Amino acid sequence: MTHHPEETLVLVKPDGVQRNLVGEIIARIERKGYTIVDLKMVTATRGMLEKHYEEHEGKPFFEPLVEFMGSGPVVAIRLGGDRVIEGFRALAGKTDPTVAAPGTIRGDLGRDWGAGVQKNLVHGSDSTLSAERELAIWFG
Ligand code: RTP
Ligand code: MG
Repeated sequence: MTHHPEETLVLVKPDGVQRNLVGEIIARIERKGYTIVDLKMVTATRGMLEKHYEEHEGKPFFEPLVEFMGSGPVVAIRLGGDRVIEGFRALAGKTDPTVAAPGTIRGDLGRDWGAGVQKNLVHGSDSTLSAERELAIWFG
């Protein structure tokens, strides 16, 4: 297996799957040149999501977020490449899709659907520590 200097966890969230944007999102990742090391479709359990979002526990958006993320299948991707953590977050754009820059996944494909910034199509780990922790949750 090829060695990747860095890996991140990408999720295509339930809104991305429901809107048939999986191919579009993966195409952007591939065109950027990152390597899909592993990929699967999975409907997350509550336990997985509570762990995944543990840093947000207690915040007002935590419960609705966990509910939304478990509302349908997501596509989980182990993505590899030099500086891929930072690079994928740049591809994704700002958390709020209304103001995410055009050219980004969230900026081009996302908008506000009335539930604030919850439905923003993708997740990407935000640090090497988060990536390691999150990859263990989703890929064991
Ligand atoms: P992500 O973790 O999904 O890559 O997004 P992020 O780092 O840009 O955002 P983060 O602050 O980690 O928040 C995680 C996810 O929670 C939802 N969220 N809702 N005020 C709100 O209603 C609110 N804030 C955050 C979003 O789905 C966000 O991606
Ligand atoms: Mg985050």
